[in-house]
Amino acid sequence: MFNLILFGPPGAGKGTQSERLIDKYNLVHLSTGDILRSEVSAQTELGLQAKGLMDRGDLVPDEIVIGMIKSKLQGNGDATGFIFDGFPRTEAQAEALDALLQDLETSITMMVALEVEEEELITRLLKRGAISGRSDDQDKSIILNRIEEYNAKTAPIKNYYRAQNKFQSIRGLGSIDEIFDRISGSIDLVI
Ligand code: B4P
Repeated sequence: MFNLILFGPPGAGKGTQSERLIDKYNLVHLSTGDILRSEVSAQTELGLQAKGLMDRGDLVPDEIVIGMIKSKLQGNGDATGFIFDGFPRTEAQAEALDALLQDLETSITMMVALEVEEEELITRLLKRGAISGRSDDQDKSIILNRIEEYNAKTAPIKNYYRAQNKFQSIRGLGSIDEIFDRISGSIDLVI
């Protein structure tokens, strides 16, 4: 199995690039952000718990997102690989993911981290907010809080994958096609 973590700060292009990668490499796409937003719009109990946190730009508790990923992994037993988009976001999530994949007798193949400067992230997210109406993309102070959460809790897990020789950094500035080619080039060296 080929299991990829697509990593990066909010607005780095994870969701955008995932859409292309799932087609090229025949992967099942697991985006915790997308799953949470569908729970919010369906007004489930989980969605109601998550909504306030997401609207402030805070992370949702580990046990909620780990439980979501667990049920998606169990529901896709015939997959030839997964792309994890926006997960893991804490060291506890990274450790839980390793344990879940071990139960399925597989493991993470590589982490690809998209590197984008803060000014560009803010510009992209405000633009998406204006077009999509997504509530956490519309206010600069919420976006800055998401970036702070990323720097404090999420960015450090690069070291978790570096220590396993699974970390690959990719420049996330340029056209969507150029970045896709960079990511594909680094995947093709590994698989
Ligand atoms: P996510 O849904 O993961 O949102 P995101 O980090 O903003 O990234 P996304 O993938 O959507 O955007 P992309 O970079 O593709 O998380 C939202 C919230 O959910 C979090 O704040 C948190 O509250 C919660 N959450 C999710 N997962 C969690 C977890 N594991 N643990 C705890 N909480 C969790 O694209 C952004 C924009 O840039 C797009 O408009 C795109 O068109 C544009 N863009 C992309 N590439 C570009 C390029 N090359 N040039 C110009 N624009 C580009």
